[in-house]
Amino acid sequence: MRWFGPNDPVSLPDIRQAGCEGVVTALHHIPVGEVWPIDEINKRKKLIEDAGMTWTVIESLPVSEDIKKQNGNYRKHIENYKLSLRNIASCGLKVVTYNFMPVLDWLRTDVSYTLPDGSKALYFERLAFVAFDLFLLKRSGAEKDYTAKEIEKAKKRFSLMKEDEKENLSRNIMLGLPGSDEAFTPEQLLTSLKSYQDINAAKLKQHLYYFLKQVVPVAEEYGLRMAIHPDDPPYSVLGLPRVVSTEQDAADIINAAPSPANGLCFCTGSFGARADNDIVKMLKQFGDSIHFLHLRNTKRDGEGNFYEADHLTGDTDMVEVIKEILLIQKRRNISIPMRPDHGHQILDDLKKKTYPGYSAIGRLKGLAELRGVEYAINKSIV
Ligand code: DNO
Repeated sequence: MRWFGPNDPVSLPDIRQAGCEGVVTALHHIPVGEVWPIDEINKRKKLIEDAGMTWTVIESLPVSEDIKKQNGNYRKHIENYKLSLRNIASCGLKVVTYNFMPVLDWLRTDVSYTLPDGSKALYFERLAFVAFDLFLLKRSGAEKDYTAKEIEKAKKRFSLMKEDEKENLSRNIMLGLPGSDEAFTPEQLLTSLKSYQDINAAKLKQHLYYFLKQVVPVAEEYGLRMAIHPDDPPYSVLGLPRVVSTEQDAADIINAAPSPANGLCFCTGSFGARADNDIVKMLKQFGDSIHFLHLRNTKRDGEGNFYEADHLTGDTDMVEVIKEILLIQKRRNISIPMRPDHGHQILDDLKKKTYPGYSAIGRLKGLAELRGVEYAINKSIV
């Protein structure tokens, strides 16, 4: 399971009791762009080992905005990234997760969407998102990104929103990096968005490939595996380019710097929010390059909305996914690290405040279900 570090309300003993052997974490207190020092990595590693678990997967070693834009201090940040990789490897860690989403990481309009059974899930509502962009953030030129019909519907949706709903919507969308409690202000967000005005998808791809060509050989030399996380949701948002959204994007990334060190954090939830991503087919295609797995399900509708479903229900056939993963593992003779991604807020966690999506009991439930499927498949066929 993911642990956000000593400030996470979900403790290491909680994670251990959920049945985890490994913990996925990051040094969130180190500013993006700076080097992760060996003693800080070891300190974190010891905390996890003292709790009876291991730390082999980092999520994330973040890529700075300067690197994504190729301006400012990007050369220095790439050199720092390489140094961090060296330090990480020298501490015995193996997999480094990162993403290349400009400005915002994952994005939802509602982080406590009530399901019919009273549990709460993460939700992306297209019209609320459009309403935010047009009428709350008031991004200049935003109307060009939507159809006239969508704008009309968003106007109506917005006119029915109460003040507290508007506040929540803004806060949810402007949440900062995972592991931080800070959100952007509208002014900060608009400034950051503006700084990408000359960067389209083709250019962002070039910047990503340049970054890969720089860091992948270093990762390979130290025996590390780089695992890029897909965009979430997997398409352009707020006028920003996003380039890790489709099967083609993933193939291009792998081809940009061919190496056993250049691979994917295969997130079934992020890729699965697009109907044209065939998850099982993608697993078959990219099996050799998958270094880390996030298992999660989403339920889409025809209007561009999706909510996070239970791990075994939703649009992705999780049984087929796990079958495919077991075949990949058998072929490669390895065990790919996996974590149950997100979980609903249920039972006692409904009264607690955790990082959105990262409550203890909902994730425990997801993990138990995923492991049950794995166990059953292993017993019967593999
Ligand atoms: C969301 C997460 C992502 C992920 C990063 C990886 O819950 O899966 O925030 O950690 O994108 O860099």
